[in-house]
Amino acid sequence: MFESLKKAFTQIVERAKTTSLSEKDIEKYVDEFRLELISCDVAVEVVEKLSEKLRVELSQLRFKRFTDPYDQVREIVYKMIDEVLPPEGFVEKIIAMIEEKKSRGEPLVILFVGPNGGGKTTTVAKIAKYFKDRGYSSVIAASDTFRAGAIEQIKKLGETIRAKVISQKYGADPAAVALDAVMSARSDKVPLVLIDTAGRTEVDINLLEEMKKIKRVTKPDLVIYVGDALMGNVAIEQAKKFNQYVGIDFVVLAKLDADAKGGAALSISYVTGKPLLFVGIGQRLEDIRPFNKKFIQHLLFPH
Ligand SMILES: Nc1nc2c(ncn2[C@@H]2O[C@H](COP(=O)(O)OP(=O)(O)O)[C@@H](O)[C@H]2O)c(=O)[nH]1
Ligand SMILES: [Mg+2]
Repeated sequence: MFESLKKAFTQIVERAKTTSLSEKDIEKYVDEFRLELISCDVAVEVVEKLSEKLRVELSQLRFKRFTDPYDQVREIVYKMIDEVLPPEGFVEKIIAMIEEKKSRGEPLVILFVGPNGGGKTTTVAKIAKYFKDRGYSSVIAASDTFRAGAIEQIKKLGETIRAKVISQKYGADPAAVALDAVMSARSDKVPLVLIDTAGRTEVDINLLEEMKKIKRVTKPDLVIYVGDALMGNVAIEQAKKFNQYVGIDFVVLAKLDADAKGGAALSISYVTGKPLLFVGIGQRLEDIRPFNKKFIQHLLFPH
């Protein structure tokens, strides 16, 4: 995971620690660093922030190079990454929200949005399992009534984790399916409703409007964007679009296990302003973990 970005970060430490840095050296290293970040699909804003910070820090460093430069540069790079990654601990907040709604006899309703193939359906099942293992079962709404096979896919996953899946026919109104699921959860006293939705290959205005409608009708407590880490900057741009049109509260990034770059994981929260809730790290239902800053930091830059 993240081999390319890890290389960029460790390389800059190696370079900056060995030479006595002139202004020209710094320019050269920062430029190379910038290009490497871009090639790892780090979002432009993050590239600029990190490069600028590196330039300033390295210039200042020249005056205190007598004290172990290697450790100093490591510290600089570690802090740079730390400032870009979001805080953690939101899963606990969601559990508190579930409890709060439960005490009022209501389920917590979460709407999942994202492009086709990004990992939504798998993530919905993984999250249902994650919460079930912690004592909260879910009703899943099969609101992808668009893609052939989508209803069967989520039903099968529902059977595996023993979660109730509410579905209608293909072509049915996704918002109506979601409302059915909310009603079912309410009457069965199930504390969580997870709404799986359709994507498109292109995140176009029709898809965004459809999501907006589902949101308006079902009034979810939370909207989660599920993106594919392998899509890099495209995933970030899509998250921005979904946030502008539909409004999102959290990001889940799937397929971290297959991502050799790391740019999306590093920059998606910084760019969208939305915390990472979970990350997907494989195809099995247990391959999900709450976003943990140290875990990601360690993958990007072992400290
Ligand atoms: N390696 C890996 N594959 C994943 C992960 N999450 C989902 N996938 C795969 O991505 C593909 C698309 O997932 P799916 O949930 O159907 O995406 P959707 O179209 O957004 O609902 C499937 O083959 C999943 O097994 C993950 O975290 N890691
Ligand atoms: Mg799906």
